[in-house]
Amino acid sequence: QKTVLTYGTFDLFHVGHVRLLKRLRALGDRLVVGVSSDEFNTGKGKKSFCSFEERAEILLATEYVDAVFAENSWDQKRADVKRFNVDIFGMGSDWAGKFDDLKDCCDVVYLERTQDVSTTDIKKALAKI
Ligand code: C2G
Repeated sequence: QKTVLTYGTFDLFHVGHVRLLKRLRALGDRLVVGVSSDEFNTGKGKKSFCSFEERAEILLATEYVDAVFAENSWDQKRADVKRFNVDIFGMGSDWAGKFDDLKDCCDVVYLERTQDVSTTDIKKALAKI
């Protein structure tokens, strides 16, 4: 069974997230997602509109995500790769190269980001209404 792993905040869930998760899931038999905790987001300089619990529930409601867990720090990835027996680690292309250090324990892929959609843009557009 081939396991794929990714991480993210996934706030205000949008088609950029859907298209990434769909492509990642297609690379294996199950997709496990590390969802950034609210505390970790603060460290990322992000304040998500939806709580960790809501963002996790939305991800699990998709047909692409098989399991979710909390992402609490930048340096838990290697342990998570071992914990979930991960074959492929994947992120959107804005992260290209950033996680190549994991190549000794799993395949690392960066998939093209979906253009013209982001949580930040959604927030800005709504603020203008
Ligand atoms: N993404 C995408 N296309 C978009 C927007 C996002 O492919 N239009 C991808 C990002 O590249 C990322 C994933 O969707 O792989 C989740 O994006 P965010 O929620 O913004 O996650 P991020 O803040 O990048 O957190 O340790 C890694 C971090 O937790 C990643």
